[in-house]
Amino acid sequence: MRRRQPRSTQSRSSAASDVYKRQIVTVDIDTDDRAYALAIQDDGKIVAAGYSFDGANTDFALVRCDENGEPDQTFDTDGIVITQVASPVVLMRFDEARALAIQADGKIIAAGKSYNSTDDDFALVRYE
Ligand SMILES: [Ca+2]
Ligand SMILES: [Ca+2]
Repeated sequence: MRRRQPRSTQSRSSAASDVYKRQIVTVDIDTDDRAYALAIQDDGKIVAAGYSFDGANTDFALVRCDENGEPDQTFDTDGIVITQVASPVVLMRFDEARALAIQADGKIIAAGKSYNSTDDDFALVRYE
């Protein structure tokens, strides 16, 4: 069981003084959460990839929202998937997803880096 649980998800409209309409979504996964990549699935769902820091380590973090920006409950029950890429023997894990692609069959692939105790390595994760 992971410690990380989303604490809040907010969705709100733009300030009334602005002309351009927009929708803002924030997802609080853990201490430090950052999105670096975005992709839109064929069904219109929005996938963002980055990392989540739990105070000690960073792991790949994926968030999937529906077209309205609401967390997709069909995606790992809460719209959030955290993946530890580094081996458990690595004491300080620094895994970060920086790019995202959707395969023709709909599977999601995230690419980034993983720290191996000495230096960083390419890291790719495919979500089945
Ligand atoms: Ca946070
Ligand atoms: Ca989850």
